Amino acid sequence: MERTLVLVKPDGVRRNLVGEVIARIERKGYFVTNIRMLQADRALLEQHYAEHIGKPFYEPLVEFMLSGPIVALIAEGNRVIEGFRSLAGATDPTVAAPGTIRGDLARDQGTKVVQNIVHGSDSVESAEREISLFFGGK
Ligand code: D4T
Repeated sequence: MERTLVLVKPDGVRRNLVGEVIARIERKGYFVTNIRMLQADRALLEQHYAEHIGKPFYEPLVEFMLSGPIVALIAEGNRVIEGFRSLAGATDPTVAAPGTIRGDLARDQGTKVVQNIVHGSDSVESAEREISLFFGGK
């Protein structure tokens, strides 16, 4: 069964949207098979966002992700990686389609980094790498 790593970012947790995100994953028919709340640290985020190191939004992104607790979960189902990215919507919440998590629940806050409620893995390789980071390879 395919797996993906979903993060509810600090903005989603602060706004009490954890249940909303989980409900959308479950209503779509995917299974939540593991979940934890944590306060990320810089070392974890450096590994998670390695591909973005050096980009102008990298430091604001890390600061934002350190700004409060996050929820990490594993969702499972056929084509769940693609399916969750479809549920999440475009990275930029201003243009994310209505009906998606970002399109319905987020907007531009004028911050240096976009606050878009969720993260979802973008490939099987990233999913397995990210699941290992957040769940120790389980
Ligand atoms: P994540 O990784 O959070 O699921 O988001 P995406 O897959 O949709 O987007 P990403 O990895 O390209 O970017 C990670 C994170 O950085 C923010 N960001 C991104 C930003 O503030 N400005 C930008 O130009 C980009 C590309 C949003 C998500």
